[in-house]
Amino acid sequence: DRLLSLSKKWSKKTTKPDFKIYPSPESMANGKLSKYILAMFPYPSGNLHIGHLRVYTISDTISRYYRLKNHPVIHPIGWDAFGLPAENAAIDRGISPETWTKSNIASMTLQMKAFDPAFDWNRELKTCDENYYKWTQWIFKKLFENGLAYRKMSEINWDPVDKTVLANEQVDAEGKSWRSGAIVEKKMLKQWFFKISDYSERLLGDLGALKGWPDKVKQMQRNWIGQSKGTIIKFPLTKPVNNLNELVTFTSRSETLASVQYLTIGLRHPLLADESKMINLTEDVEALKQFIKIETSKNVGNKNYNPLLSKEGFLLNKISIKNPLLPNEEALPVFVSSYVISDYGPGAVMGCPTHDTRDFEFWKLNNSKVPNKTLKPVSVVPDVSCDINSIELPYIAKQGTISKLNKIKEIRGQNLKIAKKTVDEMLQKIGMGRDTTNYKLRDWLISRQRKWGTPIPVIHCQECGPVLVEDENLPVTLKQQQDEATCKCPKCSRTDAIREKDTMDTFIDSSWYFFRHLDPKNRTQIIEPKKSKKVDVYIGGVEHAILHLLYSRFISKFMKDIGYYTDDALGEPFEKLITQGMVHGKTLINPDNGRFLKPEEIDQHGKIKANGKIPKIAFEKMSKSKYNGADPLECISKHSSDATRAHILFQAPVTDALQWDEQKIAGVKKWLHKLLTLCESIEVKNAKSYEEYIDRIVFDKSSDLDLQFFNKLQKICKSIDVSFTDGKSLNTVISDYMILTNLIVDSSQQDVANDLLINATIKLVHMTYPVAPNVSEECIDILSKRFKWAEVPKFWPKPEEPITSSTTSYKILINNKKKFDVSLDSESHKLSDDDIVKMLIKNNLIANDITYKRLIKTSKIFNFVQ
Ligand code: ANZ
Ligand code: ZN
Repeated sequence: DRLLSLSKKWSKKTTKPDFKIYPSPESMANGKLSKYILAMFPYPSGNLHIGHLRVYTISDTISRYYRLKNHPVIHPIGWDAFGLPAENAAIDRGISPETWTKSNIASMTLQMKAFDPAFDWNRELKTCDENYYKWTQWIFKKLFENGLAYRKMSEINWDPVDKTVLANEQVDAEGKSWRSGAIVEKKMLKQWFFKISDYSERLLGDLGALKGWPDKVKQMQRNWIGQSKGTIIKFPLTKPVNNLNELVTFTSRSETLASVQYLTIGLRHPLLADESKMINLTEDVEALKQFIKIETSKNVGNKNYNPLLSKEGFLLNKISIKNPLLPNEEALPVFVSSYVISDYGPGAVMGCPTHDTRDFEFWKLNNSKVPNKTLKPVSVVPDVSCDINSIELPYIAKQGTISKLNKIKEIRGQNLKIAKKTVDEMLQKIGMGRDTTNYKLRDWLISRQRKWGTPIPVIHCQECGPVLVEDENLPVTLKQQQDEATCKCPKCSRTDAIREKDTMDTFIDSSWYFFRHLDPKNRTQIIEPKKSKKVDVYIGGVEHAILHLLYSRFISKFMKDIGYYTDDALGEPFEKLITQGMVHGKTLINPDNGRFLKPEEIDQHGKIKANGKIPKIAFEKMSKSKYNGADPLECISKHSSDATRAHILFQAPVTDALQWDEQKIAGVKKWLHKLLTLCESIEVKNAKSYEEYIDRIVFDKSSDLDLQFFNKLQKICKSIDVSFTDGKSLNTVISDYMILTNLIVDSSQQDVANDLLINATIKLVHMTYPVAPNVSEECIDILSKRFKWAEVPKFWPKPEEPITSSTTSYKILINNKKKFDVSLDSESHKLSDDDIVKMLIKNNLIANDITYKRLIKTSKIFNFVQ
């Protein structure tokens, strides 16, 4: 096939275009002109799959488009090279994770090159290289020095299969590990955290400024950060306990304060820290300890158990509290229950059975445990009493008016919103409450009990505690971490200090790599601050909407705070985000029994060999068990890289799922051949210079045919340009190419001016370059030879305004004196001076030997100054 030989012929040149592909760091530093186009870097599994092909074709196409527009473009590639699969493969095969990873990188590099991407290989990085992870360790140090990395005992998610700790984000909604699929267990361990919660407000607030991000992704981040505005309310203890005078709670419904019947604290509330404290809470410490133990263990290995739905309560019968606004009312009981999240707000909740379903059910089950309970019904909103036996369901609506019977007189008759304000003010006045904002976003648990990851650069000393490794001793290498059990304390020089054994979550490696691409070889700094630059277009899967994209925003803001990122006032890393859809494989199903069919079970007529029936076809996520996987390399070697690239873009809008059907590639191949034929057959009438066809094209605007052709051409150019800038409808780019090719071919059968056809053809072959660079190069070559052009510089055609045939009356003046009026095309004043003169001479309106110094043009007047 000709397309295959073309790829061979040109790929050397097209993967290293001879124009501004490698901007010098100086020329692009913070330069507004330069464009940084980045696709999320791959994990080196060893196999380039079709999803990779899709995402890197998108980034390559967009980056070539900007190159044609003369922007210095940065389009790097790297490898997210640490992580579990390497360790598992290494165990399976008895080789080191490093050997496995590096050989995968080598083979994937070759596979990658098959689709002819113009990556800036100079900027390549691997997160497992010492010269990379040295800086990952440096970031850890900086975070620690800024109080943003700390260690604490914590209940962690434990993956029993991979034997590692998982971050909350790595546990799915069913409580399973994102990687092994195992049911996640809970354990208490001392772990390292990054204090991402300090950035909650900025991470949430700045989402509004991300105009180039999909709303869906922003909403997912909003929900994950989970802002909750409410009130901290202090409830005085009837007598001090463990040096505390009050219990602190968080509520988003302070207007329900009069309905409080009890308080509940979480299992890990400071009051329960140890036995000496528990003694002051309950007569039966053993029972309390037993309760906590049972409730904690329910959590372990049971995916169907949700502690937040628990209704089990343990009454702390030695303590009681008072309602801060109703000090003369009866004292209220305090419970312990696992439905209260210990590390959300102060980890204690006021119980309002009349207004909250959970509280209602809890109170129904537990109120009988309270001895001598003489609580009288209290009304809050529309006369709901809290006598548990007299109400059917709580009043949970957030609108309404406070009952005239509410015990807090000041809010009677007020609407709920106003009542909330009133209560908050009353509490504030007596120092028992204040407004606050809580976030669901937890701190980022970053330590992993794994070997193939960035070592945490810490030494534990018996005297000094955790001490950072000095800069000059970075990186702490993997080998050092594994071989040295004890080492010298950097602070006090004791020699029996212990090296930290944990490595970092690989999401840290990927939370800053886009900075390192800009200065990958820097030996003395993570990046030279003036080389830092915002990514203009970032492309990747929507599955990273929370994890990777939130972590990257956090680290990027931190980099801004410490002065290493200077290109965005908010420290946001990604200007525009494109989330590409999945690629689904063609699945063949036997209609008789629903069995998945292998390709070899189908004959050449598309029927099932065994029974002659037509298989059912579905498009589903590719998997080995469905025999619906597609090998991108096979497609490229059969059909050429250009055709494969065009096909993958043509089949669906970038953000939609793509139904991969190799047979349909015939359509784009036909078009590519047609384009080549067009270049070979276009009529060469008295060949002019290349510039004359492009920069100085003149044509007869009185010919309707020419005018129509010109206008159609501009419309298509504009449409292609917009699709590229937008980056999402690259599929319509391909159909626009096809439409334009057909338009030129068809118009050459009609009487359209040859110059116009050539103008359009030159533009078309250049616009094709981002998608099909090899065919484009061949077309330019064919045209150059036929027209005897020495060299055709690459360019991106600027769409011109369509010419409307409506006319305007222009005054023609010579030396400010009016000579006559003439009716001309309304756009005439936009022509060059030469063209205006030519046109006026041609129509016998001025002498053909007119001399003048200057032509003054307005939208109504041509004034020749002699
Ligand atoms: C009294 C009340 C009455 C509540 C009512 C709700 C409805 P968000 O929006 O998620 O922040 N809460 C507070 N801290 C909690 C914790 N550590 N663990 C579990 N639940 C907690 O929800 C805030 C509400 O969740 C708070 O408002 C509190 O219950 C509960 F009719 O206080 B509310
Ligand atoms: Zn020490």
